[in-house]
Amino acid sequence: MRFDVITLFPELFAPHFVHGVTRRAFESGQVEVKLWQLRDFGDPPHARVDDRPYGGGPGMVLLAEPLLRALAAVRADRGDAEPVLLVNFSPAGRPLGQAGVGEFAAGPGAILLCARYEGVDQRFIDAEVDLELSVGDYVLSGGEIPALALLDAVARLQPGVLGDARSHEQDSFSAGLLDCPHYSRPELLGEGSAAAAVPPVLLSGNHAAIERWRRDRALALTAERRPDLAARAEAEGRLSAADREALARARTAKL
Ligand code: 4F9
Repeated sequence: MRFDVITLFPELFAPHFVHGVTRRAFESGQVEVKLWQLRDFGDPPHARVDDRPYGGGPGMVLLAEPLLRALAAVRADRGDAEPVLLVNFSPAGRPLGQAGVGEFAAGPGAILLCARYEGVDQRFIDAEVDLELSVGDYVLSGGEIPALALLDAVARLQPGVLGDARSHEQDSFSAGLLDCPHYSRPELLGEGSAAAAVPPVLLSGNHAAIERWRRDRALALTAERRPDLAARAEAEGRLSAADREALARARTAKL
């Protein structure tokens, strides 16, 4: 798949593609990313890409014409028979969740517009943007970090990137619940009475008991921090009888 990113700050992206587990997805070309400097499409003589809003007020608005030129260049370069989605990142967008990430990971890619919050000329959005996405209820200085979040989340879903295919099944949200806690060496962390032990069940070798413990921890954590997700898992019939009992216990323990 191929993502084309339109941004005023392409240098923010480069480091992400050469580090960490997702590097493999970018280096192998499983996820191709092409960066486009919006200023290259600015209005002469100074390559202007923004101007003051009609009606007054603070901030600047990204001009529609440079955006239209950049988009035309990207679409021509891609040469898709079937045009891919143009995504704009905005706190006013639809929330991006793991299900949405999964759709991008299975698709042909997209064009990602990294704008600034004060605005993009609405006529460009109305005419060209297919989807506005939010990565959380907070305001950033631009869409670059949301675009990186989407690219990272898509890259780690590519086959071979995480090494162990089971990692995905364990992820928070993949099953619609938060992930359980994890432990590794040493068995006792610290000294004497202050030493912190690994939960004994994890050392028991009893795989059924370990699975039950993990599921119970995931359910309790989800009930505590994301009651919305717990309620949805329940309503959609994704919980076993043992799960529903664990959830009931977690909810009463909290009262
Ligand atoms: C975009 C914040 C998506 C959260 C874009 C300023 C943004 C954002 N999710 N903030 N520009």
